[in-house]
Amino acid sequence: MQDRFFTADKTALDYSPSQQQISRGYIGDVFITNGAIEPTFDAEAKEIRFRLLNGSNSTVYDLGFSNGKSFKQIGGDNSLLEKPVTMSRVVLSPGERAEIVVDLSNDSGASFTLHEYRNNKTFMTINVNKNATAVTSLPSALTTLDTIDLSQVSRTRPFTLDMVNGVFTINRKAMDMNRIDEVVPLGDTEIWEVTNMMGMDHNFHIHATHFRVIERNGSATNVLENEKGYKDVVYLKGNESVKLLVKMTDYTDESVPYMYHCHFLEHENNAMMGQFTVV
Ligand SMILES: [Cu+2]
Repeated sequence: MQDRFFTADKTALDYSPSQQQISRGYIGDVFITNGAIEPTFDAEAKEIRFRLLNGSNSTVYDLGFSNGKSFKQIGGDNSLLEKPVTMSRVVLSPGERAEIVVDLSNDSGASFTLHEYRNNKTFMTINVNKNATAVTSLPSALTTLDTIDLSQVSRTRPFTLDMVNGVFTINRKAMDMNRIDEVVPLGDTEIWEVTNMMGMDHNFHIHATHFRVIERNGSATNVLENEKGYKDVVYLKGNESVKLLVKMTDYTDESVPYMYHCHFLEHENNAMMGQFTVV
């Protein structure tokens, strides 16, 4: 799912963000699903699994169905959740993924949309107009995730998302391809503590691994039920903080780094990124 601007004759994408859009969010006026503008999906009257990916530059999507229908989220960025989470909205920041199961078995003849509520836009129309060819039911237990063992943590690394002299920074440093910011030992369990110092939305994405969100705004109880699987992007509203349990498990190289960055394209392209090696 993406949002885009097009040229006036609609023959090409128009990418020309203003300084305001770079900073405050670049929200296209055309919303797109699988490359199509407001497509229609003819659905069978059964449980359907949707794999949602926010592929936008910098738009946070608040997604739900126009008829208020609830669904079950079963997975996030990198893994299943241990059990399905019933919800009627799912918020995805750029780069985040969610797998949801929607039960359409009693919806024959219904028509509704997959809607984005922040910008009041339609992503897709769903017409339940086909008979089910197979009947499934979602299990109540989906997987078993590793137990979070904080006694194994060897260090905590702070990461602040901030603006310095009009430039987006992490730990008050602008991205520099000639600088390695962090050196991470292979196999160590670490906490990466990410703090959004600004009033605006950001998120945080780590290459080379996935992580668990273990605290949000100072408490484990604030971690959302649908962000308890393995993730590689975590959303931070203005002035929020998260603690991530991070472990690098492969691909060491003394000189070639990986990146961590805000996944809002206009922010990462304006220096909100850093580099680390795994050794
Ligand atoms: Cu950002």
